[in-house]
Amino acid sequence: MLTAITREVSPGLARCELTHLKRRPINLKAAIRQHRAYCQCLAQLGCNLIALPAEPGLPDSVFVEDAAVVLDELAVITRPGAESRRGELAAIEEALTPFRQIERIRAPATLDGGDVLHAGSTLYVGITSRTNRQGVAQLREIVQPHGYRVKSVSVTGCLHLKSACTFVGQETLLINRGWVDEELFGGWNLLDVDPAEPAAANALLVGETIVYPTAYPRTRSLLEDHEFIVKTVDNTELAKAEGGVTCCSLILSS
Ligand code: CIR
Repeated sequence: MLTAITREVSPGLARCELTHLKRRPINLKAAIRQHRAYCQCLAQLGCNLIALPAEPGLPDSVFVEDAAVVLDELAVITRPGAESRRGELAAIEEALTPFRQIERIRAPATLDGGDVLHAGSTLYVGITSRTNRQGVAQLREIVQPHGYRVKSVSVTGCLHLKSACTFVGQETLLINRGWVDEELFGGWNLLDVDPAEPAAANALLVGETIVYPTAYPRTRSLLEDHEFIVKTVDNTELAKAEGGVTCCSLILSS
């Protein structure tokens, strides 16, 4: 059984953090509609949804992925690199408590869940403007006793490691090698995004299906050519806030 924790789009979304994109007007109604369709898609794929209410004072709170790293054995509440996002943690911790033992990242460490790529028993962790080396070290200390290896990865040109690389099943990572050094990913098959779609590496694997943005048709075709099952969602409004498909849910087996 899969559970997906999501949070409704904040009416304050226009005040979101932006790092690599210029601020553009976001159509809030369309963002809410697209997010609902995304949640419906997760439900169709068998997820039991826990939809947390919108938080007007927390513009980026729809991006629940950044607040926690959820493994089968435990959940780690992060300490987001953007101070404006630290108020997001309490509700996420409360939602996760019935399912997992809780551990926490503590100051001066910072860690965003979007920087943690879980593939097999390895957690690759991006060093970015949001995640520092202390964040990686604390995560390692917490998860190593549970049999996970933690490897740090430098990321350039995008917000999070998972903007550059995600696990899509069949021993494969979908990757933009321009943003991350592929050398560290030995042992996995690497599938490159189409060069015309640099932001196309963020894909969400739910069971055997890849939830994937409609905005990247070329990379979608590549995935389908490789026999991946793809279900598309329109994510264009939240993409203006630098959010991708992994960012909007925390999926756990329960
Ligand atoms: C931020 O800058 O924190 C948000 N505007 C976007 C966060 C996207 N989250 C993710 O990629 N995991």
